[in-house]
Amino acid sequence: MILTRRKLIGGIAAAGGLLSGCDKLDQSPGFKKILFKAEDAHRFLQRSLSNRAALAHEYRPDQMSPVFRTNGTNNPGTPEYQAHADSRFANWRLQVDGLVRRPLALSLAQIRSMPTRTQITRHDCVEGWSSIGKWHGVPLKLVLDQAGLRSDARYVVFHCADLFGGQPYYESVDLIDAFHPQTILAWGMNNQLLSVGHGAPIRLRVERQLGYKQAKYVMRVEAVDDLRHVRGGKGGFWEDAVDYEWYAGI
Ligand SMILES: Nc1nc2c(c(=O)[nH]1)N[C@H]1C(S)=C(S)[C@@H](COP(=O)(O)O)O[C@H]1N2
Ligand SMILES: [Mo]
Repeated sequence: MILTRRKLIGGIAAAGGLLSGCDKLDQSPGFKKILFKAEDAHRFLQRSLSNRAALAHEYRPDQMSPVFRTNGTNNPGTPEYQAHADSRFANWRLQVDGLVRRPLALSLAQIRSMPTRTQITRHDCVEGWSSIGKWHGVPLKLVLDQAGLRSDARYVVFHCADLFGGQPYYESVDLIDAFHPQTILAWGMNNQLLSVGHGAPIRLRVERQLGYKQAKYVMRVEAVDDLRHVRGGKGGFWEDAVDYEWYAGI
């Protein structure tokens, strides 16, 4: 269910007997306060009413964008990363650790041999561009099941290979998104192996959220009980840097 802000403000104002014409409402000194509260209420309702398990829309192949630009880091550029890229990630391992019973170090071949999900979805960057692309990857759930999440795990953190403005990029999701069927560790895009620009060897796709959640160059998946102990404490690079929302639902 999608609530538009206007409907909700209308609803709240009407419920309070305040809606006796927009002009009057605009002039009322309390208007700004009501609007602010409505904004908060809107967010709260949107979050609690939207079904977090619902699938993001999937598109047809003919709807795919002819060009899917890159954004943020387009090459981590460190000597370690370059060595991995040069050897086509043959010696690279994905670390899966933290609050798990069996820490894993998975090769790209192992990840690619796991069941693959392919989905054509729309990527929405907060900067105002969108592209439709096809992603191929292993459902994160299968990786977490293999590692055996401990019962105190609450979030999954994705540590990336790149520094952005000198700080490591990272992101995190809660377990609802971690186990969502469209949440995948993607190793392919548009019928090819993931390019360096789009996050090789793997990147996260968490399709119900905005672009900055889609961590590229994922090196380590860490299960934690509390995001406050991770880096700046707000659960992601942009969340720490400029107060982007941690839950970036669309
Ligand atoms: N590691 C890492 N992941 C990242 C970023 C980044 O700079 N570094 N940028 C984010 C942003 S803001 C967007 S819009 C998408 C861009 O993905 P693309 O380069 O495949 O288009 O990656 C996200 N994931
Ligand atoms: Mo973005």
